[in-house]
Amino acid sequence: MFPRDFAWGAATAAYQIEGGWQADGKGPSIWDTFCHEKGRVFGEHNGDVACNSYELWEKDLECIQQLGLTHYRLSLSWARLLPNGTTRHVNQKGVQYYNKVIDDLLACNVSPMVTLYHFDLPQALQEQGGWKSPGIVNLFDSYAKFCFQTFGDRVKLWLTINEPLICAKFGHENGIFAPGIKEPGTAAYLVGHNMLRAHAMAWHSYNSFYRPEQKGAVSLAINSDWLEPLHPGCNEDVAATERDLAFTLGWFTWPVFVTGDYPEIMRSAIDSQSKKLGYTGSSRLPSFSKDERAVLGTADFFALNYYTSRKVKAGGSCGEMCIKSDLDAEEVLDPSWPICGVSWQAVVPHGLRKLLNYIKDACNNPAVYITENGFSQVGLLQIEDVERCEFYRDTILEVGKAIEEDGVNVRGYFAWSLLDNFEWADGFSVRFGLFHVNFSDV
Ligand code: GBH
Repeated sequence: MFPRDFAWGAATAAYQIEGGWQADGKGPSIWDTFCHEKGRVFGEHNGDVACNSYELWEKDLECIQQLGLTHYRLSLSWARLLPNGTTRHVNQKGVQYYNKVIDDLLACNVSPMVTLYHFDLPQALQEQGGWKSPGIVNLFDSYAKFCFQTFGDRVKLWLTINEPLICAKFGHENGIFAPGIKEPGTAAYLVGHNMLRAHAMAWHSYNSFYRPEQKGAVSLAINSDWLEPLHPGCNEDVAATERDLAFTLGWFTWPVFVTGDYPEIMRSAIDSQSKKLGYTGSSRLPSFSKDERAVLGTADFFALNYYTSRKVKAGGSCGEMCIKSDLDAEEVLDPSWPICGVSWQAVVPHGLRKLLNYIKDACNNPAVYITENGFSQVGLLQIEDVERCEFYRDTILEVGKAIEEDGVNVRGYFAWSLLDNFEWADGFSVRFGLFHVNFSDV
């Protein structure tokens, strides 16, 4: 079913595995700060040590080789490379670390896919306003150019930002993730906007200055659940599902792959809710200038993170200013779907095939990499991984059908994650690893 040159990979992210949070001149990131505050993360866990991949990278490499992967997706810690976030001060030890990782991978015939930003903004930049501030766009571009310049002779697959939707919503709407900002109904739209502008600027930098020589490809990783109406015969539920898809997949997909702007139903839902609340200012969803719109259509492939599916019904507005009210839709679980470890993860392999088809149709059949997909398990025990194996088998079969029967142009599949690691607000209580990690002995 799978093309010969299909990429078989596993993924990780810097803060979730590296540890070494202060090692060799690394600056603090917003996740260091967030975890060191009381009450933010399950069990007051933090990524100070995590899998200690900063010291034990060779062990990770052994795992990668044992699986026979063709690709490995990792992220760079911005604050390990540029402790204050800017290129005025480069931490050479950080450069050395990633040079070794990349060189070791290539020596084993494994191609790196590198994410520039996976949730861990340098704290120094948060103090200047972080992703809410428009100044972040140029700062991100400088960091991106530094990375292309330093590693792009060997790295041919780049992702600028991982899951802007989660950075926006979990970082700035409900505050469950760093930087823990809770400004419902406003900040997330601003953050998403600046992330889209930052992605576009970095893509253009690559395109103009690095692509001619380095010949790689650049995208951003977009996460979405697959969504279906709870009652397919009910017009309200069908409309609510369409709205919800616009607020999840569409928010970042339409600007980059479809129209160069936000989905129209997203803007009209936000503006009509503003009206209801008597809010008379300008739209809470920022606008792209004409020049920005012209440069937004910028990605060389579609990178999709998929974990689960939901049914959607109309309603759910709480009458306050927040994304949930703008959306006015409620997501529910289908009782026939089994739940794996975490309560949010229903096991729905066929949802991935549907989502892939939706993306094929909406985005004019782009090349797609599934950059994350994985199975959660709760608890500390080492287990016989029967259910996880079944999950991967069933999901990969759906990908195969999407390729063979539906003609979706899927080029690769990355399991989340190579190793059990720091699962953000859930700390080490949730495990996604293909390999078990004993966190009291790393
Ligand atoms: C990905 O996010 C991340 O890229 C990766 O770093 C992470 O380890 C992986 O998923 C597994 O979670 O608090 O119950 O409301 C996927 C999107 C966003 C899904 C946060 C779970 C929390 C649900 N995730 N969400 S809840």
